[in-house]
Amino acid sequence: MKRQMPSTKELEREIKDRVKSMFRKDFEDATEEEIYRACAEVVNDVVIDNWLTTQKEFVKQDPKCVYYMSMEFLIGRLLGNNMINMRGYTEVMDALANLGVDINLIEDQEPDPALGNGGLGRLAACFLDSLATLQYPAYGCGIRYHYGMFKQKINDGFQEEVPDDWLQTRYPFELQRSEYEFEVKFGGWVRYENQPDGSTKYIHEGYNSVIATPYDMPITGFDNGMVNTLMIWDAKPKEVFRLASFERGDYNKAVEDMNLARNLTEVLYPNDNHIQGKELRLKQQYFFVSASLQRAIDKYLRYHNDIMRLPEKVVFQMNDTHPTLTVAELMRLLMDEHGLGWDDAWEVTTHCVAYTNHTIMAEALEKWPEDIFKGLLPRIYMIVEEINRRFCEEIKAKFPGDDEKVHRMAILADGQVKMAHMAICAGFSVNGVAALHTEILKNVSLHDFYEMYPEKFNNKTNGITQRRFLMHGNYKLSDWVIKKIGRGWITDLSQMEKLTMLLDDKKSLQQFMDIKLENKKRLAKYIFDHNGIAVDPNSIFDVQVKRLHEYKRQLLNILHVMYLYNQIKEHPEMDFYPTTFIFGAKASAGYENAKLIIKLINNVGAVINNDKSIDNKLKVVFIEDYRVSNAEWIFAAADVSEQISTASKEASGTGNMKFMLNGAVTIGTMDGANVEMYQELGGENIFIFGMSSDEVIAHEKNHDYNPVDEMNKNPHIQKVLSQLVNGNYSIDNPELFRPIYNSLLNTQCTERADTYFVLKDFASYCEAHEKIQEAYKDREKWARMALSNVAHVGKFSSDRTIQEYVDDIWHLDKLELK
Ligand code: C3B
Repeated sequence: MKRQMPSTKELEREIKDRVKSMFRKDFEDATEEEIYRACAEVVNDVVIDNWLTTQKEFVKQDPKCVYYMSMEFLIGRLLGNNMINMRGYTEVMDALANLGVDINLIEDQEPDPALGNGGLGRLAACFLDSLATLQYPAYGCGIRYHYGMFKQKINDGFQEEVPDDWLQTRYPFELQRSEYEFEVKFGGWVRYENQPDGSTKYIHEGYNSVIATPYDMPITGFDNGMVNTLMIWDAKPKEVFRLASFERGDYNKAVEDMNLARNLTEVLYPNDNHIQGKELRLKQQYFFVSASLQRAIDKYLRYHNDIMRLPEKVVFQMNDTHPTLTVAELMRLLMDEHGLGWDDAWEVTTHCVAYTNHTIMAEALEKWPEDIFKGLLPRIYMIVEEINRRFCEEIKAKFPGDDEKVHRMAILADGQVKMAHMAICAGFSVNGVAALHTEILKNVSLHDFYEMYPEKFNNKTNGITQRRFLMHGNYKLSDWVIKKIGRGWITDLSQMEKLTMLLDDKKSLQQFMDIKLENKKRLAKYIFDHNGIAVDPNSIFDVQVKRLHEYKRQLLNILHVMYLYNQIKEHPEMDFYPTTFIFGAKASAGYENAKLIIKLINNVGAVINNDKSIDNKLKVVFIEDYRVSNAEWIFAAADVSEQISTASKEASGTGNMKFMLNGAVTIGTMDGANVEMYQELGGENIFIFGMSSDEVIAHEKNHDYNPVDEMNKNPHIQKVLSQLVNGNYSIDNPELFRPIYNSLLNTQCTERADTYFVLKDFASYCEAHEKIQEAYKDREKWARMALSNVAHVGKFSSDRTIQEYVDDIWHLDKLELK
């Protein structure tokens, strides 16, 4: 039976009782942190009951389930999310209000679990939310990093990284499950023994090992009593090793095992769309893959005896290539631990694993040096060699005489292990994350593989959960939508379409814009409290928040701001609607160009925000430590959403969808899911600019782009670029931004100057912004455009995405819950 949240009155009593029993304090004396902990336990009580019920039904109904294998789960705070999904948010809010406490302050006490970098990790979290809401049995499998994504501090305009110690105090939404521990082995060597039956036994010796301990987190569905599990793995040494009393065994090995365990899950690599080929990262990958597979097989064999039928009950979805070791580890477990021969093991493996590609960026393609790989995973390496041998035979058979092709497609080549090649070779499905991205995979980046296995390729356009990004982040708009069209959209976002009936209703449009203004005031206060900058909620809030990467082109945005500033200074009489440009972005710790762009944004802001002569027409704000929790408020407050990646580079984007859901109008390139947004919206409700992906790909192929030409023909660009290096934005050190200048113009610096076509798209970007200015001045027209965005967002729910994964790839059974 589904357990409901208590009533407001009961909650008041329960929260007070919890504060007393947990902290021996009366409510009046409790800190906000203590109240948060008490609330978490009150909510947990309900969650746990439903979790138990769900897991019992799992056993009874024995459905097929998906294991979503991911190095990252950017789940964000869970208290608010769980309250929303258990249908108890308002009740807790009221209970706390009756006790004289603001729920926002209480939610703010929770650390924001940041076990991910950006889009890929947040997508995994949205998928888990949708799986539970749609009642599909699922496990998330990942790593319990002790330190998540670093916290960003801005000091004198520069980014500084501060460790994110989210486990400093006990996290209330995780549960250690020591009964599901497994050993994971690294290094050593493999000895073979020929068996009397003619087979060979492989014995792994001389290894170091750790014990993987899972921590389970409940993943609640919306209003259905379903609770799935996110298992994140931590490592501990096999024997707890006490130096003082250590007497027997191999002292050195014990020390090594101890250090291995200590380092393994210490920290998330803070890279987005870029791979750092560090051995520790490969260790992390094998660690969580091996532990998750062992747990999955263990669970399967508890209720089934024919391992050949594993694919009927289990599917492993590999979130990018990071968990590709799933392929070889599953082969190893099936052969070495469960006695299958190669062909049977391959049959099972290739029906259990599927692969999602999230990027075409070359620097994000995972390739491991063979010697590192072999040294760390000797048995796995043997298996990869055999997979590769058979795969190359298959390519030769299909394309006789094309040795070039064999070389291009091989898993082992040039001294490297190519993870994507293994994922495609073994996976029964290969999907991209937006229509355009999938076409580029098929026709360009993975063309060889597409020719070989066209049937494997399919598209699953990304989506986002409306529960977190509207109901929780923007409750005012959410309540308004409920008043207008009911509650159906909460689990069926296509119902937003009903809002189109309000597009000509002046009163509704006004209410809609009033809510936007309220949300802008909320963000303006946040900005004032955190940045000390006063921004006018009546100005246009033009927002670009996402990871900092050159292909995402925050540089184009800030160069345009510099241009606008020049225009306003030169033509003070110019008709210009005051605009606040808001940025938020973390740069990878070692990504120098990206970090310098952050500094540039801050310096441009410092000059513009302090120039009284422009009459507050322009403001530039860089929001420190952009993360899931402040993102929710930022989306709610945006008028304009900047989605301006170089066409072909952004696989999908998901921030674009969150802005759309919150009634912001997009300025964007025809890239990633922007293309599909354009199709849903029609050209009049989105501002498209810049080159198409075909044009970009053609320039890249023909090497015929010269940014100097772009500069020479546009005096505005010339002026802005000269201001990068004349001290305008860095009086003390005019050379500070020289590397940015060089990256745009100097072929000596990078392989090709202006790799991401910033100058090429500059003029058309400026034009698009002029159109936004015009459109915004007509308040009613703008309201209609913004509301149209909400009305046409239906496609971009992760519920739709998950249903497509289920129908086309996973074929899961829904769990029945009474
Ligand atoms: C991202 C892509 O850059 C986004 O376009 C995409 O929307 C998301 O994945 C989700 O599919 N991505 C990422 O965050 N990290 C990577 N290593 C690769 C892709």
